[in-house]
Amino acid sequence: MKKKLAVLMTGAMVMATLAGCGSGSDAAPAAAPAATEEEAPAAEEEAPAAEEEAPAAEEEAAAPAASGDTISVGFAQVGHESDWRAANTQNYQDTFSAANGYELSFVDADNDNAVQLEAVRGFIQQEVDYICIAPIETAGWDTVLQEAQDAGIPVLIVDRSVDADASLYETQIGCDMVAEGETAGNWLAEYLDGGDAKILVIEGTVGASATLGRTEGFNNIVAQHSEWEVLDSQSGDFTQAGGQEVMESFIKSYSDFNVVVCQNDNEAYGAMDAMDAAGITYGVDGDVIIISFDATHDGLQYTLDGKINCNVECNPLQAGFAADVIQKLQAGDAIDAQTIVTDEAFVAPGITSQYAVTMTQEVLDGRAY
Ligand code: GZL
Ligand code: ZN
Repeated sequence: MKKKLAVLMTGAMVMATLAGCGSGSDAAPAAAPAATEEEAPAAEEEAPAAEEEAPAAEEEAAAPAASGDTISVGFAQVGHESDWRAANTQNYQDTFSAANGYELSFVDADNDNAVQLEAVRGFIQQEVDYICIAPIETAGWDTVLQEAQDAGIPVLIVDRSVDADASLYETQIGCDMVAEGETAGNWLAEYLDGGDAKILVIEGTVGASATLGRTEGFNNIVAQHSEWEVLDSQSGDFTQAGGQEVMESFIKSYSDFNVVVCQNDNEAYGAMDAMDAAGITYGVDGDVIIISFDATHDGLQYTLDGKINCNVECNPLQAGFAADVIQKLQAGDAIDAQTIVTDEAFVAPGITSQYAVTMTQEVLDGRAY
């Protein structure tokens, strides 16, 4: 077992940094390789003279990489429920590679909270240097985060957020889900221009911060429009099958809807399949407006084709920000308490909007995922 040196915990700075991701092409900074010998002060150079009492372990700034070791990172990933998730996973595997000086232990929790908690406890047993968690749900994290802290293992909360004491983890990295929901609502108001809306919402995974935030943000705008009505809102679990299932049940119950909000692209694909089967038209030339989230490649292809009216981006290429935090912690530098990965929105050709970019083939070709 590798000798474990406590990494100096620097006070996280309060401010959040806005990390531009724009059209998904200027993604997170490429992960810097783990600090090599000459870059990080080797622990032994700072060791006090033999006769002096060595500083207590927790005060010692150390950089495992200083000894030339690789940095071990345990990543408890949500699952493989969506194209967005696949892009996010690939980005972590590319960033935390052996070539970059990392040893990545990856667990796909398959959208199962118990599996995810067990994965984190496994990383603690393994005595990894860092743990990254993309929490399936916001709730239920205090105990295991305390266990990681007691074990001296810094935790990064990535992609989504947790409802836990912020002193139990180093930083939170992800998109602003409430802002994404508000962008969708603001675009709809601009597009309807005072027209009525009977809205059905296919929500993401129950209890996920992406679901809670997008729902809250969209409803903030709904509240401003008395001519709108949300007929129903059910979870499609961020999957295509879930989107289709919920849309099929909606079609059985409602006949007068003219807007369907899908909280990710895969749910939108399922909803489109269900509406096709029921002979319901959608998109710029159809009876139903579709709003989606993620702006993955296929989602933007459907937007370019006019099948999805508006697609709000959430950039999955976030691993570079996590690697940046780990490098700073290795060096004993201050880190930001939160990194907000900024994003934008896209609309179908023929639509111009103050809230979104109008899709073209070159916009699609320029995307990084
Ligand atoms: C958003 C992410 C969500 C995506 C879905 O940051 O957590 O989870 O919107 C994914 O595609 O399942
Ligand atoms: Zn209005």
